Amino acid sequence: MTTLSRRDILQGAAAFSSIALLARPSIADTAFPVLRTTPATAQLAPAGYPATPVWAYATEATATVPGPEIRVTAGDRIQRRLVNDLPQATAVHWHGIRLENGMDGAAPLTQAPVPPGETFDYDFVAHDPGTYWYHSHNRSTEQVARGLAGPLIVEDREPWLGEPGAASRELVLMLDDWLLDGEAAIIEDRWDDLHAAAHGGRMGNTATVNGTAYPGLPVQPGERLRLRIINMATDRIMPLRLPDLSPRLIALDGHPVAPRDMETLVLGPAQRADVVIDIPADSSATRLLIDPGNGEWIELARFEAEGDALPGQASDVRPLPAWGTLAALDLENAQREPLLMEGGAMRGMIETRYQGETLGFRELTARGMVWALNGTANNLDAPMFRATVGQTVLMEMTNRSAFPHAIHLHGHHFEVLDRSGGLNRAGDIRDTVLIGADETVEIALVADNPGAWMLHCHMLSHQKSGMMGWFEVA
Ligand SMILES: [Cu+2]
Repeated sequence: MTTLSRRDILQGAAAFSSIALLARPSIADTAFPVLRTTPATAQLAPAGYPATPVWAYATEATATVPGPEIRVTAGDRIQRRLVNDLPQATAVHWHGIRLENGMDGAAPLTQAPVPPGETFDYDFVAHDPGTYWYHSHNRSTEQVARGLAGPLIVEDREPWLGEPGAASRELVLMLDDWLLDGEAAIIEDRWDDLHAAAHGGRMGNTATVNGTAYPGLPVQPGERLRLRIINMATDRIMPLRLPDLSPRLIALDGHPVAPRDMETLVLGPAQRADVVIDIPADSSATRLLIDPGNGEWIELARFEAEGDALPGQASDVRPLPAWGTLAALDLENAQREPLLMEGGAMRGMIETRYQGETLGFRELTARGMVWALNGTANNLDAPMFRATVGQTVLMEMTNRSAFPHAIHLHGHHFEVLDRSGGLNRAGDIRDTVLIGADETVEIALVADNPGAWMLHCHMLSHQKSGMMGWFEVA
C-alpha cells in the first residue's frame, strides 16, 4: 500500500478541488443535501500547536472534524449525496442504523467504493431513535484515523427532553484518539503497523472531544444534561468517569436501558452511551475523565458552570421511550452459530484459511494477517452463516486471544444473553459488543433484515488484519 506524505495530500487537495469545481453544477441539481469528503485542516491539538491536516466530511460550505451532525426524528428519511473529493475511493457506513442492505455503505460487500471525483446517493429511513454515527467504511483504518466520522442523532418520536425527570438539554460528545507528531500532523506511516495490529491496535497520543483537545464545555449550575457519548476512535477502548455528576446510564448503542447508576463506563470503539448528569449547584467545574490505560484518570473535558443555579433535580431519571421496533427473540428455536476469535500477539494462530489457502502464522503475517474469525482471516469469499428472514440466531462469541475485541454486526441490533466478564450486562441491546481476553459472550438477534451484512471487530487495525467476515439473511 502506498503511504501519502503531507505534500501528496496537499497536492491531492489542489487537484481535486479543481475537479470538484467543474463537477459542481451537476451536484447542485440533486435534491439530496451533499455530504462531501475533502482534505481540510482542524485545530485538534491545544493552542500553540499548528492545525492538523485531516480528511473531513463537509456540507456545501464547511468541512469539520467530526463531520457535520445529521439529526432526524425516528421514522424520517435520511438522504445524502456523497461527493468524493479525496484522492482515494470511499464509502459511508451509517453505524447502528437498521437500513436496507444497499445503503449500508460496507464496501466492498454492499457497494463498490466511490472513486475520487464521483458520487453516491444514500437514501434510507432511520426507524429507531438513538445515538449513532457515520464513518468511512473503505480503507477505514486510514480514513477514520484521518477524521472521516460524524454524529448521527435520531430523536425520539415522543418528547423526552424537558419532561419531568428528564434532562433540559443535551450535548453530543464525540470522543477521539489521534496519533500526532510534534507538529500536530497525523503520523501516516503507521496505517499498516502489524505490531500494533497484533496487539491492541493503532493507539493515539492526543484525545479530543468534538475535535478539540481538553475543551471547556459551558453548563449551568443545577442543570440536568443528557450526554450522547460516541467513541469514534479507531482502536482505543475508553474507560470513562464523571465524578460528582451522579451519572446515570439511559441508553447503550442507541437502545434505551432502564436508568442505572454508573461509576465507570467502558466504551469500545464504535460503542455509544447516553448518560444523564446533574451539574452541581455549588461547584464551578466538574470533569469527564478517561483512563488512558495505566490506571491514571486524566481530564478529557471540563464542564464549566456559569450563571444562576437552577432549582434542584428530581432524584429519579425519566427513562427514554421504548423502541417497540425490535422483533421478539425465539430462543427455543434459535439457530446456533459460533464466533471464535483467534490470533494476535502472545497466542498466534495455526492452520488458518486465507483467500482459499490454508496458511501458517508466518505466511499469514507476510500477507498482513494476524487475526482470524472461525479459522479464516479476512473472510469475504463466503458468508460465515446463512439465516432465513425472521430466524432467531444465537451466537456464542469466544475470545481465545489475549486482547479485547469490539464485535459489530451490521444491519441488526442484538441482545446480550450472558457474560463471563465485567464488560456486559445480560439484557442489554447493542450493535457492538466488547469481549475481553478469554471471555465468552452469548448474544441473540432476530435476523429480520435481508442482505449480506458485515460482522467484524471494530478495532479497525484488527478488522484490517483478519477480523472480518459477513453473514447472509435471505
Ligand atoms: Cu479486535
